[in-house]
Amino acid sequence: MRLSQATHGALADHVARPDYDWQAQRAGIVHFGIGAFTRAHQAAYTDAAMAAGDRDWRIIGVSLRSGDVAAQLNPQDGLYTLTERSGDAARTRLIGAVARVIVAPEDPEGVIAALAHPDTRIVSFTVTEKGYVRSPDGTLDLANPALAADLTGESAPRTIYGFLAAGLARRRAAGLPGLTLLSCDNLADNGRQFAALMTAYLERTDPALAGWFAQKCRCPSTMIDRIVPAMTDADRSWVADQIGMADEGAILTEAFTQWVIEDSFAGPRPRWEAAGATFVADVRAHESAKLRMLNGTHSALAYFGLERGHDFVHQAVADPVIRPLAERIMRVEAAATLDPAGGIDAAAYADQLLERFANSALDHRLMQIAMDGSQKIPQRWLEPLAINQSAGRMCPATLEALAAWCRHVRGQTRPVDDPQAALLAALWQAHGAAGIAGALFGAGGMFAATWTASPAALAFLEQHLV
Ligand code: CS2
Repeated sequence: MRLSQATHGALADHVARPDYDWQAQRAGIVHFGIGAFTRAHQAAYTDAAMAAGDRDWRIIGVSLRSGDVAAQLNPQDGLYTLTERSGDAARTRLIGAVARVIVAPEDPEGVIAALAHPDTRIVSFTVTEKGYVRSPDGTLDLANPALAADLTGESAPRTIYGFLAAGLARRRAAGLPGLTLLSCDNLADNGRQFAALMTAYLERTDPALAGWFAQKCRCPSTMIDRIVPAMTDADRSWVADQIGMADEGAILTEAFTQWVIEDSFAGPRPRWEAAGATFVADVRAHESAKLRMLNGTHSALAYFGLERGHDFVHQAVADPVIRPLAERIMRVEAAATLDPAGGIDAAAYADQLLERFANSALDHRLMQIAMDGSQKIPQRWLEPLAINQSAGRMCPATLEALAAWCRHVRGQTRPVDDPQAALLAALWQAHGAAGIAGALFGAGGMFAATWTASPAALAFLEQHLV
């Protein structure tokens, strides 16, 4: 038996069910990138908000590329179970917040129609760092084939910008209200970055719509946090045993969850605070602490851990060679860059992160974190390196991690899953171990817009690469 509207009554008794009539709710949110993270995070908050009495906030998921999530959730009428696992404890609940999933390449018009529907008030994104199609200097990557195709407007959209431009144009023509566009990806200042990129796109394609967008839409920044490993077949059969039926959309996650959102919405929003979200005037302090201490250390654990033969985060963080480097990145090098006025207790935050990383009830793959490093290291490592460098502080642990990333993208030991993999391989080819650090981080290097290494930092990197 497989989970669906018809069968959910037969779920094992311990599975908690949301206390509202989900099928009677209209959809108020369109979400791009309905992967495991959103199903463990935003959909869970939205489900809790509706259980607390909010109405009509179901989520229409959009997959920009693959049909996998649609194949998991649509036959289940959008239903899936979410299980929190820490130590021996497991808690499972049914989530009713997802209405359906549209596969954009199969039904681009369906996506545009959902964006332009009067019930839609929020469009959110977890499209990963690369989904924003940025060059290393942070502007739109006009050489990206999907973006270039969208800019010509000759075929169905392929990027978030192409879809939004079409959806917003339709809303404007119909006299509908603007939207709140909520970036939930791990970028610094994600709302502002998205707004700048969207504006740049519209200025090229439809300047009048750029004006409407600026006036009617809002792009709050958010800090999102929950560790959600990619699901495996073994995980799905474990869940099936627990809940008494098959659930192709099941997700496993940790008990911890956090969401800090800038309180700047174009219209109504769900009462996500019902599930503990916090609304603040400025998320930057939370965002920098999370990106630099959590994600920065995660990336370091990934590249160090893979080199030392580990598969999972809980193994890497327990390795006595890696642990001191990870702690130094968090407690010293990243912590030093946080604005003291932001009110983050870095020592307590680091303790909590180390405990979360040690959770061996979740097998969080290092390869999952190692992916797309070119898109991740600027906000995780290079911004803090730049801040520390201008204050005269050397960062040996972050630099060692950066050297490990450089070795990783050479691609000699395992495949490199990164949109810049070809360029990075070509730079290695051209510059070799002695010159690669300069080509990446020296003056005029690939990442120079974010951080240009001092002579001492370059020497350190070269020493660790040759
Ligand atoms: C991880 C994040 O894959 C990665 O790069 O660092 O997905 C991390 O697990 C989340 O941001 C935690 O909130």
